[in-house]
Parts: sequence; structure tokens; C-alpha cells
Amino acid sequence: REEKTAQQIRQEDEFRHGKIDLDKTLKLLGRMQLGFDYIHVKYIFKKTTEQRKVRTINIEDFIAIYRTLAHRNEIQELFFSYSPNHKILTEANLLEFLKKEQFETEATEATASELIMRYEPIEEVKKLNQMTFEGFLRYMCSTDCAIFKQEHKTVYQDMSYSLCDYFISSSHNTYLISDQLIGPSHLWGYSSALLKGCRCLEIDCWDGPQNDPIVYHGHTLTSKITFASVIQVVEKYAFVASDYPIVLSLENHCSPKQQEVMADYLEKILGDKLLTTTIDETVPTELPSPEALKFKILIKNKKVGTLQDTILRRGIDTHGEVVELEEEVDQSEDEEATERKPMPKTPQPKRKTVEKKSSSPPRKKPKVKKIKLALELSDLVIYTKSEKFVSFENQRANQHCYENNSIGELKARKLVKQSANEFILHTARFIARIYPKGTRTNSSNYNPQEFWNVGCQMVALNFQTPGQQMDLQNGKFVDNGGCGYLLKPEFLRDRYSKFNPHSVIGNQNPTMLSIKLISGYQLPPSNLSRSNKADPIVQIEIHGVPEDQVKQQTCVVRNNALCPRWNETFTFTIQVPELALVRFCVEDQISLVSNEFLGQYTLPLLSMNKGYRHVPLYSKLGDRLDPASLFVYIWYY
Ligand SMILES: *[C@@H]1O[C@H](CO)[C@@H](O)[C@H](O)[C@H]1NC(C)=O
Ligand SMILES: *[C@@H]1O[C@H](CO)[C@@H](O)[C@H](O)[C@H]1NC(C)=O
Ligand SMILES: *[C@@H]1O[C@H](CO)[C@@H](O)[C@H](O)[C@H]1NC(C)=O
Ligand SMILES: CC(=O)N[C@H]1CO[C@H](CO)[C@@H](O)[C@@H]1O
Repeated sequence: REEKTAQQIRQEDEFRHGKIDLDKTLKLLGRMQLGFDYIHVKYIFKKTTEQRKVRTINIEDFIAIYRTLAHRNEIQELFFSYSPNHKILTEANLLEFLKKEQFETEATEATASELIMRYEPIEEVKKLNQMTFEGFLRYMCSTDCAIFKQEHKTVYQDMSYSLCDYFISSSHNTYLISDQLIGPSHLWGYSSALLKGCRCLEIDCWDGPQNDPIVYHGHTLTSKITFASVIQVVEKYAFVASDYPIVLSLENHCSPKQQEVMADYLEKILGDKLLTTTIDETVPTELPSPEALKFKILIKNKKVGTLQDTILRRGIDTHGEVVELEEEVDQSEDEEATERKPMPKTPQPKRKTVEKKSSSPPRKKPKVKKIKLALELSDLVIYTKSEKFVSFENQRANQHCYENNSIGELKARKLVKQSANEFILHTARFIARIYPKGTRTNSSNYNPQEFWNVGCQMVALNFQTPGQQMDLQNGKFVDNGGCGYLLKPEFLRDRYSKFNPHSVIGNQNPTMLSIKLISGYQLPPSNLSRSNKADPIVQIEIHGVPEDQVKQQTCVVRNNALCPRWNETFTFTIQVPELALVRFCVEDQISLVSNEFLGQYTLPLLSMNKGYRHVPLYSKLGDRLDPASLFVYIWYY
């Protein structure tokens, strides 16, 4: 081992003379490769010093604090049941544990040996190919024992199916970072969505001064940013989190003149990344795959004429050419661009009445809207042409594979209720994008699950608004390496699918899932607590087809956020595991009627490891709350 540094000698000296303060305690704990939460350490340190009426602690106190923090009865019980002498695990003991408890069916002695090498901190024990409790604890707290399957952290799905066979991580009004009426617009919205693996971004474009298009939420007081700066940010962060293609969904309100400026910016700033023609310069009968479009940026906008016309025009200068499109405006629908009224005088819209109107639409005569398009911009639309959704029947007869629909949340929900199977037959062939209704001016989100259940590819959410809906979005898309594309299950890709999310019983053998919620560890304290306490309670929710939606909860453990113990087992019958997400939500019971959020974790059922696992927790804003976690035993078949 390397020689002791002067600093280490000084520290040892301070140890012996009982001069360890809180800061040093934290530093020393930091070196022990087990995560420690500042608040918990602080209050345990404080308790020690108060009891002993001192201000700094000595080495024995430090060890006692370490023991208090790292003491995990539940893990020790496990260790004891596989360690005949209650002191060490041999390679064979560890292998038995892996096979019997962790469902690591392919584990061999070499696997066990590797784990010993990686996690056993005591050299002499390691040399004997054995593991102490310290080593076992490090292993149980490591990513090897996390609930999320390691192999799903990389791109493992077949990426060579057509684009419409994937769920695509999509955001709505990406430029907003808070409110839709008065909030600021910010480039940060784009970079952060891209870094989260989002692959479909929305850009709301308007004519700006000096012939320079701008991005903001039209007719509102949201602040403005230039279109060029948005495209620069997109270019910079496009392929940091994922190699797979990006779709820029343009909500275009610009004059043809500024549309040409937009086209210029797109071509100049994005360069080779911009997709400007089909892959082999022929008209496709099917959308290309994410694999074939790697590192490409696609433009989703209205388009004049067909893709064939665009290909024929290649190389011809279309500068200054403007074409007019006619489109029916369905006033009963909650179309983003058409329904948005000018900003009301007070920023409090009468939400109730607006909502009532849209849920029982008055039958008005369809109005025809004329749209002027610059040919230059129109020709940049290749595989993602925006087309009006009329009806499933009409789309089947007339829609081309490269055309796509945006459908408002309300209309989409109605279609899910009335004709879910037809919806699936539609999304099996065409990309459908769902967006929040216009009355969600505070940027609240709808539940994306009901639209995933019918195979909608782009279920756009307001990424800036945390909550259960974004937890589902983030939890679903951690799968497949977080690349933003998830291959839809076969029954949502099949063009003759009989699947209906509302009648799933008897389709296949249901999956039985059992979760034993054993304990919590270093949970965030309640904001009502003046020390490190909380009254934690855990909700386990299943999100999926309606039949599978269920929520169960544990009892409350009083006054313990450091290591609450539940020992409660929950069982679930899941009809469609391919669509199921499991959400663990930890709350603090502040009264009989109200709980306060402490942390959560969401993941796809099929990305869940079996056996003894820990569940990491995330804050409302999506930040990891390390080392806060739950300890569970998972079993499903
Ligand atoms: C936003 O508005 C909806 C009603 O449209 C309401 O249910 C929700 O609680 C609001 N959310 C926030 C964060 O204010
Ligand atoms: C605790 O948080 C809730 C919201 O989560 C808030 O309403 C409440 O005022 C907070 N209490 C304290 C004491 O900070
Ligand atoms: C949980 O189970 C263990 C034994 O497995 C037991 O020692 C402990 O008291 C139980 N705790 C609770 C809160 O039920
Ligand atoms: C007409 C129609 O519904 N098309 C939509 C396709 O997507 C774009 C961008 O998201 C929308 O602006 C269109 O309204």
C-alpha cells in the first residue's frame, strides 16, 4: 500500500484525540463507498455529541455512528441465512444465494468470485475468495442489485423496424419552462429535453422583427427566443444522449418570407444532420427505421403535394415560390393553433366554462383556413408530413405512410373510448402525435398511458411540469438505453391486430407479480420534522391497460426515515405486462387525510430484476435522491 500522507497522519492523530467534527465525519464516511445522506449524518452526529456533552467525537463514536448508519438488519438476516458461521460467505455460499434468491440462473463460481473481487473491502478475506458482511452489504447496495435490469440500460431492442413501430419520447411546447400564458421561453427547455433522450421537440414559430423568425407561445406573454438560437441548441445537443433521429415538430405561424428564412437556418445550422431527401431518393412505401436514420434530424410540418414532387424538384432552386394550402378547421376540436385565443386581460382564464364547451362540442360548420407555405420549407418535410386527422376510415383510404397526424388530447381520448382497436390499426401504420388540450394553460399534463395503450408513438408531454405523468414518461423511456425509442409490443405493430386494451382478459396467461416491500433506507425527512424524521408510507402503483391499473399501499411507520421496516407483501395480476409500468411512491403521512411526496421510482415491469433489490428514489423534479432507497424482494412469472 502507498505511504501515508501527512494529512492521513494528522487525521489519525485527530481521531485518537477525539477531535472529529461533523465535516470530517462526512469526509470519512464519504471514503467508505456507502452513500450517506447529509441530514441523517448531521442528526446522528448531533445526538452523539449532545449525549456526551462534547463538540467533537472520537474514533469509537465515529465507529458507532458508522454502525448506526450502515446497520441493515434486513441485509444481515439474509447474510446470516447463507453464511453458516455468520462471519463469511464462501464462493459456494454466495453462488447459492445468487441462484436461489436472485434468479441469476446463469451464475457460476466465476460470477461469485468476480463479485467478491469487486465488493469485498478486506484484502485478506478477498484473497481467500470469501466475503464478509461488509462486502455483502456493498454488493447489495450496488448497481448489480438495483431493481432495474442492467441489460436494459443499453440499446438492446431491434432498431430496424419502421419508425411507426416505436414509442418515441416526445415533448410539447419544449421552449416553455413553466406557464403557457406568462412563463419564460428558454433554450434550456430544448437542451434539457434532448439530454433526457427526448426525440420529438416542438417549435412554435412566429414572424419576428428584421425578418428573423422567433419562438414563443403565440398570443401570450411568454417571452421570445430566436428560431436560429433554438436550432443552434438542437444542433449542439442532438445526439448527446441518443444516436437515433430527432423530429422537429414545427408549429408554424410564419409568413412565407420568414418560412424561407427558417429553411435557410435549418440547412445552414444543421448541415448534414438535416434530412433533405428520402434514404434512396425514391418514394417509400414504409417509413425507414431509427437505425437507418441515425444522426438525422427530420422536419415535421405541413407540406405541399407529395414526396414524389419533392424528389422531382431536387436540385431546382425554389427560392421565392409560395404555395397555398386549404385546410378544414374543425372548431369543436382543441387544435393547438386554431383554438388558442388572444391573451385574456387577466391571466386567469375561466377554465370551467372552456372545458365544458370542449367536452360537448357544438356542431359548427367546418371553416376553411388558407395556409401559405414556402416551397423551400415544405420540401424539407420528408417522412413526417402533418396531415389533418379526419377519421380512421378516411386515413386508411387516403393517408400516405410519410404523413402524420397530431390529435388533441380530448379527441384522442374519445377515440380511445369509442374505437380503441381501430386506433391501434391506425397507429400500426401511421405515426400519431398526441398533444395536451389548449386549456392546460398551467402546463399540466394528461396521463400518457392511455395513449401508449393504443400504440400512439408521440405522446407529447410538458417536460417542464413534474408529477406522476412525467414520472411515467421518464420511467418508461429509461428502457432501451434511454435512447428515446421503444419497440412497441407485437400486438400494437400488427396491422391486423385484434388487441383492445379494454378487453384483455383471456388473451394470454396473466403475469403474477409479487413485491415484498422490506424496508426503506435514508429516506428524505419530512419537511415538518425538525430533525431527520418522517412517517413514511409507500404506494405501489401499476399503470397499464385499464384492467391492470391498481394501487396498493403499506402501513405507516412512525418517526423513522432512516430505516423504516414494513415486511409487507403485495401481489398483482397483470394481464398485459408489455404495457405495465410499476411506480413506487414514498410519502410522508402528515395527517390522516394528507400525505406529502418524499420520492418515487417508476420502471417498466419487464425491466425489473427478480430477487432482493433496491429501488433508488427520485425527487419531484427528477433528481436522484441517493442514497435514499427502498429494499424489496421481487418475484414474477
Ligand atoms: C393546473 O390546472 C388544472 C386544471 O386545468 C388543475 O387540475 C391542476 O391542479 C393545476 N396544476 C397546477 C400545478 O397548478
Ligand atoms: C411541506 O411541503 C408542502 C408541500 O409539499 C407545503 O405545502 C408545506 O407548506 C411544507 N411545510 C413546511 C413546514 O415547509
Ligand atoms: C420483519 O421481519 C423480520 C424477520 O424477517 C422481523 O425480525 C422484524 O421484526 C419484522 N419487522 C416488522 C416491522 O414487521
Ligand atoms: C393537420 C394536423 O393535425 N397536423 C399536425 C401535424 O403536426 C404538426 C406539428 O406537430 C401540427 O402543427 C399539425 O397541426
